[in-house]
Amino acid sequence: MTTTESARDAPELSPPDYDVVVVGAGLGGIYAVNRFVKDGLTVFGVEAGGDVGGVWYHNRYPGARVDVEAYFYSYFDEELYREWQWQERYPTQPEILRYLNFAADRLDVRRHFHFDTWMTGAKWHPESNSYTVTTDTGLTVTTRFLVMTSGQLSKPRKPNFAGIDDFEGEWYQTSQWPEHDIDFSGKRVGVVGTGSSGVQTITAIAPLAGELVVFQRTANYTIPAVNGPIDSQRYGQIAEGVDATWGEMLAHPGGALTPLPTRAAFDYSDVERAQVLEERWAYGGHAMNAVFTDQGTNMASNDIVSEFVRSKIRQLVDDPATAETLSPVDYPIGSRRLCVCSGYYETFNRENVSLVDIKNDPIVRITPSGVQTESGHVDLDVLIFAIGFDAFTGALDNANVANERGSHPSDNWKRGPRTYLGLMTTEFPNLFIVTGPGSPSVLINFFAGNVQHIDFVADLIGYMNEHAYTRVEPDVRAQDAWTQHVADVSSRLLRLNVENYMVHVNRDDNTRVFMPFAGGLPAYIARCDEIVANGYEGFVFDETFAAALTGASLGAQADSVVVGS
Ligand code: N01
Repeated sequence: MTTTESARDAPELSPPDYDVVVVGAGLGGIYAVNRFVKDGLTVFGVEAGGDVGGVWYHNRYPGARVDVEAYFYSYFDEELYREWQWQERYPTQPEILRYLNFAADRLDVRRHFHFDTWMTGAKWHPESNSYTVTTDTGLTVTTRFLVMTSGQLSKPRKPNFAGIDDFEGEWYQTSQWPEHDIDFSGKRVGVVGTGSSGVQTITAIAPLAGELVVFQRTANYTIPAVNGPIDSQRYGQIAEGVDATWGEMLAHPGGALTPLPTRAAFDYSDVERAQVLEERWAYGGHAMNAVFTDQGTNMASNDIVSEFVRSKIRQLVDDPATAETLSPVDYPIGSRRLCVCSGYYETFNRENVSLVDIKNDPIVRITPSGVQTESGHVDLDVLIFAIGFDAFTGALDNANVANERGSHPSDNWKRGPRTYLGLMTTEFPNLFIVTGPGSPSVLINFFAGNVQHIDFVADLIGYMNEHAYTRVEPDVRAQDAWTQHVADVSSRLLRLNVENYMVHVNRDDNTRVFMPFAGGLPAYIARCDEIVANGYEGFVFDETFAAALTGASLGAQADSVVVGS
């Protein structure tokens, strides 16, 4: 059938209201709107928060700060880079939020977003190759493309502890922290959860609270950030040639210029090994993940790094029993995301801080006056939950995207996510998942990941417009091959065997799927480039309705938004 014949048979169609709906005004959404508008596309942005910022809007708990160095946690736009001055090597949440507001203003994207607006669903219409997107404010729009920049760590886990509704004190979640100040002075505060959010909030609240009780289920490897003022000379040098640094970042497995390992653990002498461990500790943060080339795959090598960190914990924590409880012993370092801190372990030397090991003494229920564990009751005025996110699939499920049969992407992912490049999934045409499962995602600097993905998507939309294509979806064989590749790349990793939010576990047979692509950013980009060079190999374009939409100009200004339907 030729395009002309199919057009004759097609129903009369009105053009979608927008070319692109962008969901989420975090660092990805800001860049996406700017890039799509630059490309001449009409864009409708939706954001549940009251302003730009994404996770940095919601995660405003005390102590929140990024664990990627600010030199790289930035947009590599010459003007933006030059005109902004970070204060710290690892900036705090307020500073990052100011930066994202600055970027949103300079890139003039704010006017495209509808804030305080929750996307309640999207439904694909094959006859018009468009989605209808609905919101809780009554706005309904149609769009050719749906781009989810809603993040992979944005749907908070609910604290569903028995008795939580009976608690008579105040309780908060780090991931949905209120905008108003909270007075902790003289109060008995409990924190449940010791991941990145817990570690930061515990360190910040300890000096403010009357008493602080930490409920730890799993001890984490927590590495001092070695924070300090930004090196403005270094920042200025990067600002002089942002393209060069950006190129180097894209050639780095983590998308940020942190030190890389050069040799396997046993290629060093004992003295050299001790020296390189101390060097990485002195550099701080995620550098501890990159001491030896084989620490992620060789248990003996990993043991050396794990034991080194445990020895540091013993040095930093005065009470030997507390140090022991804080020391991770039952999983290799790097198999759960490292926490990065500024004085976490020293916090436990304070008189007003205590630790409850809820692995051995589990929480039974929350009571009106505190927390009941198996062995006793802890009286509390304030409870803080830092219990993490429904990662990877949570935000997507929340958005309620449905294809023409009414199914949702994760309906097909019961045994682990299946995507092409982490960007698209079969049966969901024109839906792009930015930094999704199957992409490097949470393993790399989110600025690098988001910008690379959005540029890929924008170029793909440009290609479709050039060819008058209106529909794209991955070929199932290409998706299967990529999903297999993602699994192969992670098959030797020690972290595959440790349960955490990056691993999908099939409980019936204990098969595991490591959700992000662990092959590093350069390998990912190389595959993307190859796919483009081969004419978007693995993507299926459908031009059946292209002719029907002729006249409904591709990229023209939208003039109809249906309100309240
Ligand atoms: O969440 P987590 P997070 N009862 O899932 C515990 C990014 N991030 O928000 O390990 C008791 O890591 C849970 O215990 P366990 C970063 O990518 C970055 O802290 O499951 N405890 C764990 O201790 C990070 O990796 C930054 O046994 C319960 C904690 O809660 C990701 O976000 C800052 C429990 C959850 O840890 C997530 O970090 C913050 C229960 N029922 C976040 N359920 C920076 O840039 C969960 N826990 C620095």
